[in-house]
Amino acid sequence: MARRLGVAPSTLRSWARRYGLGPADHQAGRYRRYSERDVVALQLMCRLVGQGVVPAAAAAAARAAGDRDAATPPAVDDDHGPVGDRRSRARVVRGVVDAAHRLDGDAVTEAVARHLAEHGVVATWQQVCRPALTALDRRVAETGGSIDAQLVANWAVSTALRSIGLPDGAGAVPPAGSQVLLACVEGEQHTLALEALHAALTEARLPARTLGPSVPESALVAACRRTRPEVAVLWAQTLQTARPEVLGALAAAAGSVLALGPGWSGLDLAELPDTVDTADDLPAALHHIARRCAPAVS
Ligand code: B12
Repeated sequence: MARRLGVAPSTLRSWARRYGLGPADHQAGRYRRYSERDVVALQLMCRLVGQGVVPAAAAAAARAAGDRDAATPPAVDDDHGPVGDRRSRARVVRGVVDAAHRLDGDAVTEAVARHLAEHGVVATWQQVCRPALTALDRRVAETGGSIDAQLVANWAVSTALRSIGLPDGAGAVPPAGSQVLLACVEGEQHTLALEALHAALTEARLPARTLGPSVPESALVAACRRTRPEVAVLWAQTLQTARPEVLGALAAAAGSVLALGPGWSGLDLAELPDTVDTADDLPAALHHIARRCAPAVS
């Protein structure tokens, strides 16, 4: 199994000891027999750890994946090794930025989708999408030029992120029991980071319901009351759209609330219910949600 996954046998033993990943009925001194469920969980664990997700959170998501569907392998491959050197990443980012400047959205989508398939959502968002979006934005700020290339890139990145699906047979998206609800605050059109989170959750087999941009408070609270999510995520990109009152209203209707995005910087959590929290980036948000939605890591 270690050879198949490309990890050291001692790593497998440590994951089994710390996180309960691996054969449940293993007796000391005997061979470990891995079930299909164990393989699903371990493949996802390798993928997430390779993407920089902290092991405890990766294990929580991996065990949830193994529990949820032992019969269907997840949409991961065995390529969980290093995500390429800096130079090759810079080449991908440059390719994306150049294609956007040519207004060639298909080329942007293709480059991002290829990286997603090879390295997964977290690595692609952190290493390709964020730098490319930032570079395009900087160019506009420096030259005072048009935002046409930026708009092409936004659409194309979004198209690629939305192509991430659950593996065949894993059920419709979102499944009836979806525990996560994602939305942008009212007035907020910046959805891309939330789309990245949606894709990362899907990849980690924790699919979410997403309400999208500019969700009025009444719709948000109504959706939470109907679906009672374990985690309601609210994205605010700017201080102008972030209104802390909405977090309180949401906390009363959801198991917990995760306020994400630079708009919430300076948020005083002490003023809000205990179930409201924040996270700074995609791996941290994924970690937080996996911990809330998967069985506790022992
Ligand atoms: C794409 C974009 C748009 C697109 C959004 C498309 C879409 N579907 O999302 C469009 C064209 C619609 C748009 C519109 C506007 N935009 Co705009 N936009 C951006 C841009 C380029 C990227 C936004 C983004 O996705 N950021 C995420 C990544 C790429 O940014 P980052 O710095 O790497 O990440 C930071 C955090 O977000 C966080 N993070 C990153 N990823 C993740 C993921 C998770 C899960 C978490 C928790 C955190 C996290 O970590 C970083 C540290 O803060 C930013 C510039 C920028 N670099 O952010 C401007 C930016 C956010 N926009 C800005 C502005 C002013 C506007 C407009 C007002 C412009 C206008 N005059 O109309 C409108 C407002 C629309 C609205 N009502 O919401 C300003 C905001 C300034 C401010 N702080 O108030 C920015 C910063 C541009 C600038 N340089 O001034 N925009």
